[in-house]
Amino acid sequence: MSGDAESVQAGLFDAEALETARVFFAHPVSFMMGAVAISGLPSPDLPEVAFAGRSNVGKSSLINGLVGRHGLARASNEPGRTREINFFVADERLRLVDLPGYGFARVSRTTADQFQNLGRAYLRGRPNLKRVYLLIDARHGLKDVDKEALDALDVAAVSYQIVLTKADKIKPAEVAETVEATLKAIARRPAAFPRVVATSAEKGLGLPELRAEILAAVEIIPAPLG
Ligand SMILES: Nc1nc2c(ncn2[C@@H]2O[C@H](COP(=O)(O)OP(=O)(O)O)[C@@H](O)[C@H]2O)c(=O)[nH]1
Ligand SMILES: [Mg+2]
Repeated sequence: MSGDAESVQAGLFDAEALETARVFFAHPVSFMMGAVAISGLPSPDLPEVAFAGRSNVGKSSLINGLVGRHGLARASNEPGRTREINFFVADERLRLVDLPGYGFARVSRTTADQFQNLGRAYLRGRPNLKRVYLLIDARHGLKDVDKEALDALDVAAVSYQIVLTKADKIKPAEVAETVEATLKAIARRPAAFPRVVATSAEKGLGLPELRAEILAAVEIIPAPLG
């Protein structure tokens, strides 16, 4: 297979699609609200894409990177600090949803369960949810706790796509290996989208492609042919 992470993703979206996506995410994106209970969700009147993953995997940083605003979604070093479902509105046409992280080490099991239940309840019952981006640390690949999340998404039949984060922390060839291993691991999973995007919120790697993936998922731009 190909030798580096760039070439894994190269050529999928044409220049026009990438430019449309760039312009879309350059429009104002604002924090809408945080929900602490399923009864407090905003009405499902806009398409949503959600970002899920282990605590500290880089969800908030990725959302900030996508919209080019450092402080929008709170990014922190403290695992488990984001305990709400946070909603952001892009261009008044799309909501980005920052889900509570799973796999906490530093909160009690019951508290962790509550956050997970909130995330799960959202994932199971959201009619306007178009796709979940499941974030995986490029250095580690899929872990058991991630596989539990994939199982839950497969059972709920929610379309999800895997996004590798922190790709700047390892060599491109190693990123490509994780991409390949991840594609293999999801090949038979019914709700898994058969592409993996490697990103670095820090360096901007993969963000143009991910912006285009998101717009294609919500049908603002056409799906690529690849
Ligand atoms: N080197 C590097 N660090 C990152 C990247 N994305 C996130 N981080 C760091 O990882 C930590 C957790 O990120 P955060 O976005 O808060 O993760 P969250 O808990 O999933 O929202 C922070 O210290 C970030 O600065 C990345 O692309 N590259
Ligand atoms: Mg966060």
